[in-house]
Amino acid sequence: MKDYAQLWLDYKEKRENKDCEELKRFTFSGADKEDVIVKNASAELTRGLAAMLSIEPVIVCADTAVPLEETDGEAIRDNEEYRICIKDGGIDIAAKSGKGILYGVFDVLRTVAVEKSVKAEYAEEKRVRPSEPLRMLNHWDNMDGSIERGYSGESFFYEDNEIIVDERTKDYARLIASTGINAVVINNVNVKQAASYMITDRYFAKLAELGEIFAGYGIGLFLSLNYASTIEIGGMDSADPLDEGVIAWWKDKMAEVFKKIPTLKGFLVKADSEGRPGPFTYGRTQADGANMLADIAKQYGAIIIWRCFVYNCRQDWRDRKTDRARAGYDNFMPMDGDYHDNVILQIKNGPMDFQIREPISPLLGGLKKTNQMLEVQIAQEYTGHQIDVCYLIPMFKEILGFKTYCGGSKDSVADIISGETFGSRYSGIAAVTNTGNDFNWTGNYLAGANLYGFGRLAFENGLSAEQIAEEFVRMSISGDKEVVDTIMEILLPSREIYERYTSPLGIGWMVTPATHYGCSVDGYEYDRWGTYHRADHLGIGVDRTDKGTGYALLYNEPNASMYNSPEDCPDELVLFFHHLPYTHKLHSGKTVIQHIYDTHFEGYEEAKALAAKWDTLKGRVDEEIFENVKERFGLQLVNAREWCDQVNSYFYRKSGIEDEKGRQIW
Ligand code: GCW
Repeated sequence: MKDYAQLWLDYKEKRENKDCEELKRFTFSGADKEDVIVKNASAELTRGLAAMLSIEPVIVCADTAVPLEETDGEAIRDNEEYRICIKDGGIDIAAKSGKGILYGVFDVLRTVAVEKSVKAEYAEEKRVRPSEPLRMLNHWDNMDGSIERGYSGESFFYEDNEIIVDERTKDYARLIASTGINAVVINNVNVKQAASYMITDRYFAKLAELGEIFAGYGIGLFLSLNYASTIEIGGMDSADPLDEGVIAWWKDKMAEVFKKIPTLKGFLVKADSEGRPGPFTYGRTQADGANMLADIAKQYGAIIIWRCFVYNCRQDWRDRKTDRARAGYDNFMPMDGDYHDNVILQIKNGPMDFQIREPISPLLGGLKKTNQMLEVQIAQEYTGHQIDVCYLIPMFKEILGFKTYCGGSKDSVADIISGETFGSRYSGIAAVTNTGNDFNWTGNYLAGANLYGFGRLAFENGLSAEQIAEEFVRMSISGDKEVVDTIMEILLPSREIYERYTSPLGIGWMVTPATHYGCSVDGYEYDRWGTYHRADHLGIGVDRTDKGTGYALLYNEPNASMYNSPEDCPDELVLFFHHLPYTHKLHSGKTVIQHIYDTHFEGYEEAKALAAKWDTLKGRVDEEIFENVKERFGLQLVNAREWCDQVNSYFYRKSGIEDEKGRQIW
């Protein structure tokens, strides 16, 4: 027995497909049987079918072809596309590379695990092409074993500044590859202390080993880079991207790194952000910094992913002109077209920082000549720390579906990050991951739905939040219809419930500073991070219209006009864009203050109802899973009660307006 869960790969015995003759014979068309990925795919298929159905399949490789060289996103997607059909009494999985075969194998295993009929599923050829070329997880793991914003134990990559490579590493690769993830950044974007030395001899051997394991599952290894490596490990006094000495140092360094870690695919960089060094120190632009590294990395076929989370984190609260929401746009938009073609800008979904509700970053749909990658967060930093249940896939569906009006018919965020809107060389989606070394990987067992769901959605944007939740539950918890329905009833509304008992109408924050769990209405109000609600006795909200910071106008029309007008702005974002009196009437017909009272009381009651639903599963799901989630619900209810009471009391005392329904407000 392993001391960690197998989640959706636990391959419990299944009834459906027991007599399916086709599952006894597989052809992998296009596969090279010497390819490690193909070997891993065969091993996985054999293991899964043996455990679920006691079937030992015969696997034949046919029509061996050479995979395409992955010099752009299209080639990556061509290699990863797969087709499955029933042929000559067996199952044929066809692809241009081992990766496609591997994804096809996981498709078959999923069909068996959720107990769909294999015959029906593949009666007609099923063809799946990944929606995004790069589907990536970003670990914020530190080398001392801690995880920044980690809520599920310590890192399984590091302990005491050493890299761990063991059986769990391989199981991790299997787990995420099975969802469709093809890239991983294994260290925190805040690269400090030992992590700065990842690109030195101290860690090469272990990184090479790790990279091999990932490569065997089609996962590219990436490292976060310390922008000031020339200073911190090179002993130089500059990190100026235009300095000859700095450039020469990086040339030597990259030659060494790519030689020692042959599977390495590139780097992620957080520069000039929250105290991290960057090109601004030398009066250079973000493009100067990114291009310098990219030009050197190019000869190794590598990519530089450069984060757009650049803002002034030392804002004076009296300064009403500076707007953190504008910062990403203001810093990156002027150089659209200047970033070289192996640079990808990684853009957080919202302009602030992973709040429960934010508008879409205006860089998405603003930038037209730049490779782009969307960054979301499944680590529940602001969404309940994997204590509170918060299934995030419905939010991600909204983000992907957002129409940017950047021109043409393919103008949604999903279109942009698939590379199709602008014919970008590279593009994709990344999630700050929620994993750690807890037995269940994600703290709250139900948070596994976000890990599973992120990968599945990145591979197939067309899947619904319902389909994904159902797959997760059937594969990882139980196939019993009532259990499945009950857990889906918990997962699906959980994001909106969390939103209701926390911060209202898109205003965000109001969280306890530093930890970001629990309510503190004024916690960030007089702080330096640029995250205000601007509440006084008359009203609340930030004026980001043409009369305020002008942020609303950064969108393409008609979004700009919609957000700029308090009448047209959607309720759920109205306080993000407008400062409004408490008596302002929303589209819902309620006043702002009544909305605050109602949603908080309702959100708490709804959270209680979710916990009660979970209680009905006692004895019907694995005891360890039951107790884990039950314990978390206990804490969630305390949290929801506190949010409800604090927010309602705060705004009652600020506004002096009574609750229409006369409920208890302290
Ligand atoms: O707001 C912040 C988080 C930091 C994180 C940062 C980022 C890794 O609170 O913990 O640093 O976002 O995204 O870089």
